[in-house]
Amino acid sequence: MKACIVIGKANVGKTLFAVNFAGYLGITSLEIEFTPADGKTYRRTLSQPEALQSLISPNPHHTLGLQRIQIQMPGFKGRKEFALVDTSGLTEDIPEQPLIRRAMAQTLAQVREAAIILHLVDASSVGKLGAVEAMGQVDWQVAQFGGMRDGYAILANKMDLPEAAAGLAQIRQELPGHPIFPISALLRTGFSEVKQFVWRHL
Ligand SMILES: Nc1nc2c(ncn2[C@@H]2O[C@H](COP(=O)(O)OP(=O)(O)O)[C@@H](O)[C@H]2O)c(=O)[nH]1
Ligand SMILES: [Mg+2]
Repeated sequence: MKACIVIGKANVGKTLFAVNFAGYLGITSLEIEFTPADGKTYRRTLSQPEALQSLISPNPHHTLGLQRIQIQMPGFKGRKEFALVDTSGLTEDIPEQPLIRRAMAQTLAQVREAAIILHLVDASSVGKLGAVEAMGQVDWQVAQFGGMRDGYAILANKMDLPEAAAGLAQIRQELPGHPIFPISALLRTGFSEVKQFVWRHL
């Protein structure tokens, strides 16, 4: 099955996006296949509220492993099936904790296999801190890699926050030549454009 991978730094909203985007696509009961960086895959089925409660956290590195959510996406012409893969955050440096290191390696291995890469950036922190402070090397590298292939898009997240509009302008300036979609994972705005992009690349 084709995969759509969600990547980006810690705390940019990857998990909230994955859960709410699944909800937007009509998935009320999420079948999640969880592969911890240090263990065996297991499955669980969570409702939307359960998923939001147990998977999202204001603390970085809450997601230590891959979470694959099975999606059946309705469109004008039938349905398409894919796995929406939520990943652990990319870090600037080589992480000190072995488990976080393994989770990073696991994320990068998935990137190669995915048909679609959705690269999340926190537009509000770019607006607050500036692109260099808020994004760091890893975002430029991912964009460079992504730009060489099809099915890569940047999602400028947290557009509901006041600083995000200025952040979006900076992201557009810093990462030109890529599709960039402003979204709010929290309020589910901008999702229709993301859906169209995903549909086209499946
Ligand atoms: N205001 C706002 N907060 C968000 C948005 N997306 C994520 N967050 C918050 O950012 C924090 C990190 O979210 P999470 O999805 O766990 O980030 P991850 O580490 O990238 O998976 C949580 O406190 C979320 O509630 C958004 O669009 N708007
Ligand atoms: Mg997460």
